[in-house]
Amino acid sequence: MTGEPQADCLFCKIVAGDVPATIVRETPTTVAFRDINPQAPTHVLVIPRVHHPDAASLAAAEPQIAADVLREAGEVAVEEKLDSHRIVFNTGSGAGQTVFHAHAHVLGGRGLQWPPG
Ligand code: DGP
Repeated sequence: MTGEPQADCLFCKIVAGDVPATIVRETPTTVAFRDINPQAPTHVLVIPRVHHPDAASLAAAEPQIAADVLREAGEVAVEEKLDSHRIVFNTGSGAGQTVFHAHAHVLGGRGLQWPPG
């Protein structure tokens, strides 16, 4: 059922503490941790504790928690002292999504090109 932890979901396992991660912030509804394969000097993922497969489905089902994810992404940028940053929600495998638990990438600490590849 959507929202419930999924046994085969990597990010649900990070939320549960069953897979280790370098956690930088936690709230009652979100966890923020460093990406294992950073694409910039700062690359942090912000995830909801509840399981939804992507950002749009999270926002449709639990808009307050989607807002929490976005607010936390901004807090990460402040904490990491990023002058500029990019918040990315890859959605669908064609856009590079590989983990189907909603997450925001917070990227910064270097120049970021536009448009992204
Ligand atoms: P995406 O490709 O948008 O679904 O992003 C998934 C990100 O998750 C990707 O940048 C790499 C990261 N990632 C995958 N496995 C792990 C892991 O075990 N730990 C951490 N910290 N990050 C992971």
